[in-house]
Parts: sequence; C-alpha cells; structure tokens
Amino acid sequence: MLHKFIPFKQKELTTEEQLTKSKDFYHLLNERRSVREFSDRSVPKEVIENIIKAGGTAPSGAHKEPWTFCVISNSALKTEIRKAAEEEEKKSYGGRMSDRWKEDLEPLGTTWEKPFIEIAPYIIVVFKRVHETVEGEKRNNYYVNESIGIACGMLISAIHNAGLVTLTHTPSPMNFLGKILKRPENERAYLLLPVGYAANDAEVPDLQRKTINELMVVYN
Ligand code: IYR
Repeated sequence: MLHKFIPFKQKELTTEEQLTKSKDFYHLLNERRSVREFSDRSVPKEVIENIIKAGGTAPSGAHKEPWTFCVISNSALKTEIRKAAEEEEKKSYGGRMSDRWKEDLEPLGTTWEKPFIEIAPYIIVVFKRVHETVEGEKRNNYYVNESIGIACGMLISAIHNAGLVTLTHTPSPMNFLGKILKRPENERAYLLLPVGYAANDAEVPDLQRKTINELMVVYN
C-alpha cells in the first residue's frame, strides 16, 4: 500500500548563503582526521545519542533502515573486544594480508595492537541487518552495503561535527563482534568506531587529499 504523502517544504537559501554554507561545510569535513591515539576523557551520553540519530537519518533501500548501532562503554566488554580484535589482527598482520597490502599500510604506521578499543570512552559497532523476519518469514533487505555505507559516512561526519574523533577500524574477520555482543543471526558486523577525544600527544600522518581536478570530471 502507498504511504501517506505529505507536502515537502524545501528550505530556500540565497545564492550567497549556499556559497558560504557549502564552503564552511567542506572546510569542516576537511578538518576531519582518522585518529589512532585516544584520551579516556568522558563524552556526554546525549552527544552519542545525537550522533547515532544523525547516522540513522541516512537513506536506505526501500526505507528498510538495515542497521543497528551498538554503543559500548562497559570496560569489561571493551577489553573482551580489544582482545578478540587483536587476535584477528595479529593473524592478519602476521600473514593473512598480502605483502603489497602491508607495504601500503607501512606509511600509516598501523600495527595489530588496538589500545584505542579500551581507552576510548565509547565504541560504536555498526551492524548491517541482511534480512528481517516478518510473520516468521525471512525477508531480505535491499542495497544493504550501500545503505549502511552512507549511514556510516553520516555517522562519522556527525562525530566530527560534535568535536570528537574516530577511526574506522575493520578487524577481519569481524564475526567475533556479533558473538561478544550477542547480536541476532540476521546481523553482521560492518564497522567498529572508537569515539572520544584525541590524546594530547596524538599525531596524524601529513596526508594530502585529491584536488578538485582529480576528484571531479565535468560533462557540460
Ligand atoms: N584492518 C587492519 C588493517 C588496516 C587496513 C587498512 I586498508 C587500513 O587503511 C588501515 C588498517 C587494521 O585496522 O589495522
């Protein structure tokens, strides 16, 4: 059955406002960096809730919203997750990743050690819901990877906008997360994000982003 449709009122901006707002937003996002060294400074719970709500505004295939955001602040759980993640990472860095892959990671200085999982006040583990069960019947969701990728992008932007830092951590394989967090069988771990403040002595690599000419191809 068709949804009830309601009028859509677009917020009108002047050209000047469009120019300023688009530039300011770009500058804001351009300041975002993946940070690997965290402080244990606490973050208000309501800020985390607002961030999660922002992630949940993402578009999704047939509006199925195929995501669950698990927010972990419990120390024992964080320790358990860190241990399990490092076990997988040790195997990955110790041989599962190709030599080329390890060469590509070398300039970033990443290793199998993931202390940020325990130090950051919050860990968000994003799960994708591959199907729902309606009246006992399995129903697949649509464009799950696209939908959840967009939601994570919005979540990361919201984290940055709130003056916090994060890192997209992808221990591989990630199925230990579903087990530790006792998620239902229709959910698969997608991304692990520590959230908090950067350590005082945190450093990031001096990276350059692609220029507009490298990013954009125009067809007039
Ligand atoms: N998942 C590992 C390895 C890793 C892979 C890529 I591609 C990175 O950009 C960074 C790390 C880890 O989280 O360390």
